[in-house]
Amino acid sequence: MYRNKTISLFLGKLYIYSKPKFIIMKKTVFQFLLSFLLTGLLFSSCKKDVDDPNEEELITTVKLRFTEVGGAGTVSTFTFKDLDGEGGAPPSIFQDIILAPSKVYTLGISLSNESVSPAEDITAEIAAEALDHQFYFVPTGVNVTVSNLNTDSRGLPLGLTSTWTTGGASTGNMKITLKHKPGIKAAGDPVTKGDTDIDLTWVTKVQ
Ligand SMILES: [Ca+2]
Repeated sequence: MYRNKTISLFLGKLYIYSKPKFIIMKKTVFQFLLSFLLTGLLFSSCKKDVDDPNEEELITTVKLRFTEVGGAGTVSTFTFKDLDGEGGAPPSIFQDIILAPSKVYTLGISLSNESVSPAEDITAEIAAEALDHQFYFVPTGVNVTVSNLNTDSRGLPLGLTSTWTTGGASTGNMKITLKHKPGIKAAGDPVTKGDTDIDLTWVTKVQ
């Protein structure tokens, strides 16, 4: 009995001694898990920043700036604006493209996200990721030919700038599509390849 008492006393002492150890261990595990969690958060937020350029951006605003080649340098600008993106509220601005007959124009496209303040310039991002992007221009019923798309560093079409040649008076549409093709852009890609960043059908008049 005496012996057992000693053992139980001893075990009691051991328990008392080991209890703070256990608490310390629990605290260490907690700190470890906390640091692990924080590191995870830190990494995931870094990862998000790194991945951002390849995420589909919200493009709320598209501006088409036409300068007549050999003209007086007059710029005609036509704007599309839809602040909440696809769906929801209809575009607040969607101007018809109006060009003169038998002219040659240089088109420069600028894109931005005006749903944030300050507005985000998407044009610069597209230019920086030219290897992953491509514009397509498809006219229907209007006498306009689009050519001379500017190219990326591999010589493949990008289309932030292009040449528009008008014929006789006519009214129709110009479908302008921006495709995002990270790592898969190749020569002769159809418009169906990749993700669609914007797809806008502009009423277009030559008059
Ligand atoms: Ca909308």
